[in-house]
Amino acid sequence: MILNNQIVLITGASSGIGAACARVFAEAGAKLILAARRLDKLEELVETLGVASDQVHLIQLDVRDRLAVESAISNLPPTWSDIDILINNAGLSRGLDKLHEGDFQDWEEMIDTNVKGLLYLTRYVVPGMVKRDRGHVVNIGSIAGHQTYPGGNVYCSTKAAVKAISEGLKQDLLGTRIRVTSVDPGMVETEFSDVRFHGDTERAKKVYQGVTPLTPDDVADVVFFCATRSPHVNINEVIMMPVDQASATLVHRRT
Ligand code: NDP
Ligand code: 8X3
Repeated sequence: MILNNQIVLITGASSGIGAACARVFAEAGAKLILAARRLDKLEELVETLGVASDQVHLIQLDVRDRLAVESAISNLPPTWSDIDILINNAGLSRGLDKLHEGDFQDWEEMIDTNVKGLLYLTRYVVPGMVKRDRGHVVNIGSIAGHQTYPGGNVYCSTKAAVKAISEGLKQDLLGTRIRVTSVDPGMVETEFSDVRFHGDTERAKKVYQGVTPLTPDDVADVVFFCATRSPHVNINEVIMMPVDQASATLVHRRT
């Protein structure tokens, strides 16, 4: 119970890496604020966590909606308002089109979610951390923020923005006890590719064909590691990928 009663807010907890983070932080005794648009998925997840109902607070939230984010944070019940750890995980890719053929709606969805949504959460949660002089912001970036791949143009640029935001936040919080970490995975098998290809599951499955990808639990493990170091230790950035992957485009397929 290493995180006994610490309050952890996880965005995008209805699936994949966010749901895995919820499981690992719940096991460590944390109190969880879980946010996503699909409330039914959050409710299903809570059933599997095996924690008392007063240990979890659910918020149906679209992180792209700034006023909704402001209202969700400012209306937290007093016992939930002192957030210790913010995990900015909500995010998505849409399409793999060449830039000059790209879909405007896809671009806006990625930029509004991955960049602006992450900024809104950070802007509304971090002032409380500064006041209390304690806290930790963990951003889920990507190897896509370190290297651009064909068709990745806008998604990669959003993750490059996450990298810059993590670095900037760390600099701006210098002099406080607040930690900032970016966890940047390669290929993780989640709903990510289904969402990228707008529900084309056959195309999504091919992404992971012949590869042993990372699991959401692998990433959650690393997030948990970063969150449980001695208070004077800041893990700035972790890049992780499957053994069968060397870069966004270099993947060893065994079949
Ligand atoms: P999933 O599609 O499984 O999960 C994405 C989560 O984000 C869902 O819970 C979804 O919830 C939430 N989300 C999406 N849009 C919004 C929104 N507007 N408001 C609130 N929540 C939203 O994918 P992953 O678990 O793989 O993705 C999690 C993060 O990891 C993302 O930031 C992604 O970019 C990053 N990542 C993923 C990698 C991979 O290979 N899978 C590799 C590197 C990074 P809901 O739809 O219910 O709102
Ligand atoms: C997700 C990993 O390589 O598909 O961020 O961009 S990748």
